[in-house]
Parts: sequence; C-alpha cells; structure tokens
Amino acid sequence: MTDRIADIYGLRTPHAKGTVWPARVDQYLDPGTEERDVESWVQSACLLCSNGCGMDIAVKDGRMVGVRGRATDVVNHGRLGPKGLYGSTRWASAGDRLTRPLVREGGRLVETDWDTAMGRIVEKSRALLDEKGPLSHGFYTSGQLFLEEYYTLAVIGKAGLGTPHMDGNTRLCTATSAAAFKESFGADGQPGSYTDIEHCDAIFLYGHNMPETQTVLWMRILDRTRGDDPPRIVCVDPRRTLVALEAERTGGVHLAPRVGTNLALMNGLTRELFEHGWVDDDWVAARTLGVDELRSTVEEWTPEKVADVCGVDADDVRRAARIFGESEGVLSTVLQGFYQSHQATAASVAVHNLHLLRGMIGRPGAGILQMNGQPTAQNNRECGADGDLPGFRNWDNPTHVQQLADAWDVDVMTIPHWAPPTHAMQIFSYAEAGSIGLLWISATNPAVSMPESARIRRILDGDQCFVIVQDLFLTETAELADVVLPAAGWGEKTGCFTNVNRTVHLSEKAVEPPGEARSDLDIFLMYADAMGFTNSSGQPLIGWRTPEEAFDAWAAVTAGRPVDYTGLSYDKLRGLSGIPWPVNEEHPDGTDRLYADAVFPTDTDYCETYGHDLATGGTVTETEHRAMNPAGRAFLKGAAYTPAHEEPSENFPLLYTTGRTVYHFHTRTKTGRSGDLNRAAPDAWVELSAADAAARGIEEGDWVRVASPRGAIEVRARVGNVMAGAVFAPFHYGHWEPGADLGGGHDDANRRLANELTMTVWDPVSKQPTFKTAACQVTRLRAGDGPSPAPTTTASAPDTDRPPPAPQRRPRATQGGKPTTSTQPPATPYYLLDPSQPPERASTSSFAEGDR
Ligand SMILES: Nc1nc2c(c(=O)[nH]1)N[C@H]1C(S)=C(S)[C@@H](COP(=O)(O)OP(=O)(O)OC[C@H]3O[C@@H](n4cnc5c(=O)[nH]c(N)nc54)[C@H](O)[C@@H]3O)O[C@H]1N2
Ligand SMILES: Nc1nc2c(c(=O)[nH]1)N[C@H]1C(S)=C(S)[C@@H](COP(=O)(O)OP(=O)(O)OC[C@H]3O[C@@H](n4cnc5c(=O)[nH]c(N)nc54)[C@H](O)[C@@H]3O)O[C@H]1N2
Ligand code: SF4
Ligand SMILES: [Mo]
Repeated sequence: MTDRIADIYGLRTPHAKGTVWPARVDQYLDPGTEERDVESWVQSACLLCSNGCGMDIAVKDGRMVGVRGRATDVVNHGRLGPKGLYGSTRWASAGDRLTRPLVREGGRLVETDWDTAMGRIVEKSRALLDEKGPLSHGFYTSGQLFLEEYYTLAVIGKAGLGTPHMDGNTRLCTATSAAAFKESFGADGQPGSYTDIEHCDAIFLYGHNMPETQTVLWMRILDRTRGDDPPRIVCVDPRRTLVALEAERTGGVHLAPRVGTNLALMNGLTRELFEHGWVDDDWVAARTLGVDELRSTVEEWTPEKVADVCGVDADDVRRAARIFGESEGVLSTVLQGFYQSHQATAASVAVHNLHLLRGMIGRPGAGILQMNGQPTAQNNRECGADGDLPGFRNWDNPTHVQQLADAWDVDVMTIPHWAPPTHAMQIFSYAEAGSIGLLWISATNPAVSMPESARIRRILDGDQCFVIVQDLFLTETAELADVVLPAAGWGEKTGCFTNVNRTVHLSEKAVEPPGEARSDLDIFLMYADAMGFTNSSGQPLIGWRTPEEAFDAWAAVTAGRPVDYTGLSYDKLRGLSGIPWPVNEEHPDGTDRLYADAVFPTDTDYCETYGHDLATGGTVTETEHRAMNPAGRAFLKGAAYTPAHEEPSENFPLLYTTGRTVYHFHTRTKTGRSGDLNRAAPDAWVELSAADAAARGIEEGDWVRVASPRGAIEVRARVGNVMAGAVFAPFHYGHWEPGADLGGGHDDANRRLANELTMTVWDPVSKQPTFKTAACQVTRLRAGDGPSPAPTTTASAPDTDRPPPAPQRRPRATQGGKPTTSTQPPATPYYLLDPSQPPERASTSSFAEGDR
C-alpha cells in the first residue's frame, strides 16, 4: 500500500539503456471496496493528461469505484499517477453533477427538459442563419472530448452550417505543437516515441515540468536515470523543478532563462552547434532546406549575449550545447514554458532545428516530443473541430477541400476555405462585438482558463451573444450561459482518443450517465437532426448514429493522409494495448516512430500548410512553396529574438508566469472533487524567490496582492524556487470551491484567479495566447496563519526544504548490461503533508513476475 499523494512516482524499477521498461501495475479502489467486490473491469485509458495511460475501470453496483493500470499497454506498462489514481472516477458520482438541461428565465438558470433546451438553441440558430448567415455561429470546444465527437462537430460546423469560426481550447494548449510540426515537417504528427526514453543518452525538457504534468512519463525517465548508463537531463525552466534537480543529479544542466527569453536561448544553442561543427552536413544538405539562412539568423547569439539577455551562465549554455552536440541520441520534449510564451512557434521550431542539424530524428533514442497537454487535444487537431481541416488537410489547397466535399457529399463552396479558420482568441472578439451571435462551448471552462478573465466574463455575460455551455458541472462558465446542457463524461460513454505519441485507445462505456445527461455525440446529433442538415443527395448529412459508426466514417476520411486510421477499428483496439497511427495496409500494427526514412510530408500537394514567416506570421503562398520544391525535405526555419509584449516597468517590476501543480487538473472540476487531491492543494498561492520576498518584507504564508495592468489577485505567498525577478501562480483556482460557493461570477469573487492578470496577446503563427509572460507587482497585505497552501512535494516546495544534491551520477559504462534489481523506494524528502490527514485510501502497486 502506498500513499501516492506523498509518493508521487511509487517504487522505482531501474533498468539499463536499451532494455524494456519493466511493468508495474498501479491500482486504486474506493474506500470500502475490495478487489473481490469489483463486478467488472472495463477497458479504457486515462483522460487526465496527454500521456494517455492504458487503464481499466472498476465497476460495482453500476458505479465506477476505481481504476487499474494496464500492464500490457505500450504507454504506461501498468503505471498510473496521482491524478489517474485518485481523480479518474470520484467526480462521476458527485452530488452536484448536472442531470437536467438549464435555460435562462428572467435572469436565472432554471431546469427544463431536453426538448425545451434544444428548441431554444434551434430557434436561435435558425433566426441567426436567416438574418446573418453562418458567420453568426461560433463553436469553442475542447481537448477532452472523444474523436467521434470532434469529427461529428466538425462536419456539422464545416458542412452543415459552413462556419469558419470553430476552435478548441487546444488553441490555449498545443496549437504551437501543431504549428511547429507544420512549419518544420509540413504536417502535424509527433515524430518521436516513448521508447526513445529507453535508448537515448540525453533528455532535454524545454519549458516542461513533466514530473508534475505527465507523472507516468517521468517515472519512465526516472527508471532510466536511476538505472545503469543513465541519460543526462537538461532542464530549461525559470523554476528549480524536479527536472532541474534531476539535471543536477545526472550531470546535466539547469538553464533558467529569464521569463520570456526562450528564443534568445535557442538561438544561442543553435549557434553553438554550428560553431563546434556538431552538424551532419551531408544529411542536412540532402534532407533539409534553409541551413544558410538559419546560420546567419543565429550568428550574433554568442553564449555571452545569451547570458546577458536570458540571465543564465554562458558556460551553462556551452555545456548544454555540448551535451546535445556530443550525444548519440537526444530526446527533446517541449511544453507550455515554450508554447505559452511569446515567439512560441519560433522557439519550438528551434528545437526541431537542433535535431535536424544533427540528423537526429526517426531512429531509436533520437526523438522529438512536442508534447500535448490535454488527453484528446491530438484528436481535435486531427478531426478538425479546431482551426484545422480533418485529416491534416490544407485549407489553402483546393484538392484537399474537394476531398472533404466528396466524402461528405456537399458543394465544395459550403466548406469555409476562403481564409484561415478563425482562432479562439478571434472567436471571442467576434462574440464580444456580437458578430458571432451564438457561441457553443463544450467541455471547457473559459471563464477560468482564458487570459484576461474579467473580459471573458463580460463577453459571456453580455446580451450581444447567446451562449450554450455543455458540461458535467455548473462551472464558472456555465453560470453565465443562456442554455446549459448536461453531458455524460468519460466512463459514461464510448469513444477513442489519441495520446501525445499518436497512440489510439478505445474507452468503453462502463456506467450510465446520471439523470438525463447525454453523451456529447448524442447532443451534437440531436442538434443536427433538429436543424435538418442534409447532403447534396438530400440524405441526412451525418450518416452515423453510434460512436463506432462515427469512428469508421472518420477512418475512411483519413485514407492517404499522414494521420492514417484506415487499419484501425473498435475490434482491433479491444486488444492488449493502444496502437500508434498511421495504421494501414503498410503498417498493420501501427507505427512507433515517424520519419525513419527521413522523408517529410512537405510536398506542396501533400503538406498541411505552405508555411509562415515565424517572426511575423506572414503566410507563404502556394507559388512560393512550389518554387522551393521541398519534395520531402524538412525546413530549417529561424527568427530573430524580440522582447516580450510586456516588459517589467517601475510600477510592475516583476515578471508574471503561470502553470500547474501535480495535484490538480486545470479548473479542478474533476480533481477538486477528489478529497485526496484537493487536500494536497486546497487553495491558490503565488511563488516568489527568496530575494524578491525579502525585498518586500514577505514571509512564507503571508497574504500578498499580485497586480498587473489588467487585474489583481490576493493569495498567500510561497517563498519558493522560482528565479529572482519572476513570480509563478497556478491557474487552477476559479471561484468554485468543493462544497461551497464563493459567490457567483462577480469580479470580487475571482480574487485568486491567475488569469485576472494575463494578457490578450498571441503568437503570430500558432495564435496561442501568452499565459507565461506579463509584468506584475507584489505587495504584502498581512500575515497568514502558517505556511501557504502550496504543495511541498514538487517544484512548489519551499526553498528551504530542498534536499542536498544526491550523489554523482554513475559512470556511463553499463554494469554487466543487466537491469539493476533495486526496488528501494526513492527518497521523498519533500513530503511534508499533515500526517493527521491520512489519505482516504492508499493505492497498491504490483509487479509483473521477474520485474522486481
Ligand atoms: N497535474 C497536472 N497535469 C497536467 C495538467 C494539469 O492541469 N495538471 N494539464 C495538462 C495540460 S492540458 C497541459 S497543456 C500540460 C502542461 O504541462 P507543462 O507545460 O509541463 O506545465 P506548466 O506548469 O503549464 O508549465 C511548465 C513550466 O513552464 C515554466 N515556465 C514558465 N515561464 C517560462 C518561460 O518563460 N520559459 C520557460 N522555458 N519555461 C517557463 C514553468 O515554470 C513551469 O514549470 O499538463 C498536462 N498535465
Ligand atoms: N494562466 C493560465 N491559463 C491557462 C493555462 C496556463 O498554463 N496558465 N493553460 C491553458 C491550457 S494548456 C489549457 S489545456 C486550458 C484548460 O482549460 P479548460 O479547458 O477550461 O479546463 P478544464 O477544467 O479541463 O475544463 C474542461 C471542462 O470540461 C468538462 N468536461 C470534462 N469531460 C467532459 C465531457 O466528456 N463532456 C463535456 N461536455 N464536458 C466535459 C469539465 O467539467 C470542465 O468544466 O487552460 C489554459 N489556461
Ligand atoms: S500520467 Fe496522465 S494519463 Fe497517466 S495516469 Fe497520470 S494523469 Fe493519467
Ligand atoms: Mo493544455
């Protein structure tokens, strides 16, 4: 029995380079439930982050009562993290689930039946279509629905209504990942594989706090760094995260760039590769375009200049570059520290450039993981309920649009393709102005998660736009809607989703949804039926009724595209493990790693985009693209560093950045309803460096006011491990509170909401908003009563609780080539949770025979 709140990663199973990651099966059952009581285990995968760990759902008396990792799954080999264990099922039976539709009457939301709620939507929809046409409709969806639901919504929006105004919260999440792939390789699609962890010599994590945000993937890395011949870790993060500690432990480097200076650092690392000849010239000449321009772009970025702009040590830049330049296999992972910063696409593309310069792609250990965040973000990008066309098709290529028109049997001019699809930030501006008069929000909580939240509340609350919210709970966003639709969640419906390394899982329905809640697929179908959308032959536009039929329709439309699902079916996915796409006749069992042949989808007729100028976002035309004749070669693209939109000033002298803790998922609608997780991080805080705290007379646990030019919050201070000059706030805390309501959508109820301070600005290429750069001031309000509520097990630990660096890394020779057999638990020096609050139920781990 292990308390996996305290011991986040569980027992280590160290192993040597090139050997298989041992299995370990993690399990959690609700208090009072024994394993023998479980009536059935239903196949699924975890929906609480992009890692997509294979899991089974325990069912008893028609309720979900726990989860168990799937030992045979390629993703997790049985393991689960704290969110997966304690957060997957508890929300489902919460007393405050939405069970009936709600409509606004005389200013209040009141319960009603489905006919009335859908009737109102259809009435409004028809009126707007008659009056203003399809541009009056906007859809803002998620990275948490199922593939079948996105695809259905995409067909409704693009072929039923014909609106370009469709996007997901994926715009806030991994739009940059998709954009970076498209710019470098011609199309979206993760090149790397998780098995690269087993083969690499170094792992670079760029703006990625993996120990908190993909805990199981971090276990996989720990099992290498604690085994024989460990890889060195390089951490790029302004906080001293557990990644940074592991970098120190393994003889790697922690680079803590000043918030907002990622591209300057990347230009410096790139220059070092050129300077030291760590470039595979033949490969670069044969397989890429643009090396000369890139060399001159980075020319000026000497380590000293990088040190000056980024506030890092010049020798650390040299050391990090040397690790990249001299390792045989480097695995790079990139996430929000890059994606949500300004110049996001340019900085993320720079990671590709490093790999391409060394020809380090498409072979074991030489991997790129532009990470996803949400569990199904990938599917939204694939299916086109965001600003993409289904199947990674190019909206600017008439042949691609015609393929969709043929598949759906509609006139090609119905499908919007006269301009780029509208991105989320623009959709909200149109809703603000009222030109979008109907905004349908599904499975996302923008009142908490979008930047400059006071503005978002005004947009949702105003009369200029009719707002529909489809959710499990009455969220901060749903409170402001005109119609609220109760949805069935994970475990209550069937569907597929794809994790960050392209692995597709089937998640089967385990239990009935509560009350009148319906699956998102059924809700979208209900709307399509009521609107009477038809194809050119007069048949219903949506020819499917069940998730499986929707999946098959989707698979058919992927034929011939990089994201090829044609070899997949529900039956095939009922096997032992998830399967990575492409799956087709050529690759019947899926594809572990893309670009093994170094042929990239850049051909002008095949690519997903003709590309952009990374500095300005200016588009490359088809003619220009064709003239370059990429013919399967990858693009090396650079951009000059420019300072952030908002720099510190006299009034706002500190840099403001935001992010996550291991114990909560986003706006806490699921994790806040798990007692174990919620107690581990019950309230908001803000992290300050010891120097900045001392300069303001702030001590651990004091109440402080953090203000930016846009708003302010009042929270308790953690004197922590963020670099001097920067302030870190978790964005999880809106005004909803388990068991209590903090008082409605008014401005003073949002005193702990990190997004009160963030800016309405976005990257010119990916259009991803900048949650990680702004200026702020911090002032002390009053003493608190003890330490701040920040977790003590992670990057948010107080700086005084840091352990001394662990012993030197082992010599790089393998010790007999055998996996180490130690199962010593890792030291968990940061565990300071209150022992008078034992976990409601510990979880268990078991090991496959021979794995210990
Ligand atoms: N526990 C937990 N796990 C999650 C989620 C969750 O809510 N909770 N959400 C999931 C989702 S949707 C996502 S997108 C991922 C996000 O996963 P991550 O990107 O790993 O998480 P963040 O905390 O947003 O940001 C990562 C790091 O960026 C650093 N950072 C801040 N500013 C800068 C900067 O200017 N430069 C650099 N280099 N780094 C900077 C922060 O210090 C932080 O440690 O996590 C997924 N997993
Ligand atoms: N300041 C700051 N802001 C950020 C970020 C940051 O790092 N800093 N990160 C950004 C990122 S990366 C992300 S991904 C977003 C996340 O932001 P949100 O998407 O707003 O966060 P969630 O709380 O996951 O919201 C998902 C909603 O969907 C509901 N839901 C879950 N399953 C289902 C389902 O099956 N059907 C329906 N209809 N509803 C369902 C949940 O109850 C919940 O209300 O936040 C972004 N905002
Ligand atoms: S790592 Fe992500 S997918 Fe795996 S158990 Fe944790 S939250 Fe779930
Ligand atoms: Mo995300």
